[in-house]
Amino acid sequence: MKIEDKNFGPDFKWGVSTAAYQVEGAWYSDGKGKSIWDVFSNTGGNTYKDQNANIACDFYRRYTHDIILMAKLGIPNFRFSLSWSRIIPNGTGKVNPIGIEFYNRVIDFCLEMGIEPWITLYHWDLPHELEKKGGWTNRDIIGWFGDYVALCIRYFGDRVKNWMILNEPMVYTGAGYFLGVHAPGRKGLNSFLAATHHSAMCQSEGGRIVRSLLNDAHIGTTFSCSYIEPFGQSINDGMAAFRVDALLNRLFVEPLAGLGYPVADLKLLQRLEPYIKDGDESKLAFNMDFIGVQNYTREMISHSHFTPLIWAKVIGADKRNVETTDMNWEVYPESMYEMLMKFGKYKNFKEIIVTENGAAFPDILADGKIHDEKRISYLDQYLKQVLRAKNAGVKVNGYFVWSLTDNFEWAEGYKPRFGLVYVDFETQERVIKDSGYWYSNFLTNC
Ligand code: GCO
Repeated sequence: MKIEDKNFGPDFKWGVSTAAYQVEGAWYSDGKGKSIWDVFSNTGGNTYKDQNANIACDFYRRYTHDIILMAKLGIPNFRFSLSWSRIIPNGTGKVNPIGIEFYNRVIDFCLEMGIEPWITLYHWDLPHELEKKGGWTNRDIIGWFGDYVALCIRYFGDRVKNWMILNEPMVYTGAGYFLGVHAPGRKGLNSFLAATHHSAMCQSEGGRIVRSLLNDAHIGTTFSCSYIEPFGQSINDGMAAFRVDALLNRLFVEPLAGLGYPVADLKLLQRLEPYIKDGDESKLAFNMDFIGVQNYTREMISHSHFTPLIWAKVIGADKRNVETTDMNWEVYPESMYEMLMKFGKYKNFKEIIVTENGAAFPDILADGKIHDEKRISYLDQYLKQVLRAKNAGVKVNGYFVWSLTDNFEWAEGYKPRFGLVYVDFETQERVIKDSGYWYSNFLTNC
């Protein structure tokens, strides 16, 4: 079945997503302070081949070129994030006027090119000076973050109406404060629990601040999510999958929805108690205008005696003889339908936007072209599942491809290429892939 954008309705929002640290470069110029990712990726042993994003896609200098590319492809919405330490170098206090000026120019040029900006306030690049004070494990971050949010709305809220508070808190708390494989590289349950509760508090408080300063704002926040299934038929595998679903898919959306943390289904969350102060529970909830669902794959789970607290382990896609992307993520389009049906059940959010979906595959540049059929097939299959969920009644009203250009994929460096546009990181040359033209043709078929 061939689908077209008109199947999704005239008000559906089509776009692409990026993130400051992954594309901007200019990591320490024009007054910008270091972020935890600047420090983490410039510390040997933390990233693939010790790669860093000091230059990345050089978006800081080439933003007009990339926005022109978007306009050329007919992409009407652009999701990008603000670098907190480019705007407030130490995280609190003095503002960097050159940083403000850069984002003013990006916003103004988007609008000039007829492209709607969608801004993520926090996409993992915490100012390093705040991490030195404990970062997300320090409850003071609720105030630090609130001041940063208010400042961004004051500077940019006159032209930007679409705001996302956090990007995937489950990932930056889990990978950055429990496993230590993302910045700031901290490990252990206590740092994870503290970072989790303070992030959940910032998620809702950020929404309240935007709402108080910008009454016509369209406010959301984003969640990573994967369809979780038991690997075996046993009760133990079923219960393990249920616990992993509570951790990976419910931990942050349910307090926001006024349901509290899913403690009944994941006992380890009882250990959040010491971080929860009087009155916090009611503050965790906020009626966002939308929630951003960011789904790529399915995970299969079996019970494990060797992973205390969760008693579960992932059966990797490479062990299951299935089609995978360059991230070793299973290509499983039904995961998108399942996640939209799941998140569509939280009734206090007006709508869902798919704020990220895409695939990394090896791209071969040949005679100036990249014939990335696998990426086209991935996008087409997942879009069909978005339409399936929409037709089943889910209020899903947008889809943003991750990503416009190939970029710095965190600890995996530049190896995984997610872009609709290829980047030669030696020369910074851009080449539109077949998938970029495919998406452009899909969008003009209305
Ligand atoms: C995430 C982040 C993006 C990633 C993308 C591919 O979802 O992890 O928002 O920064 O680059 O998802 O992994």
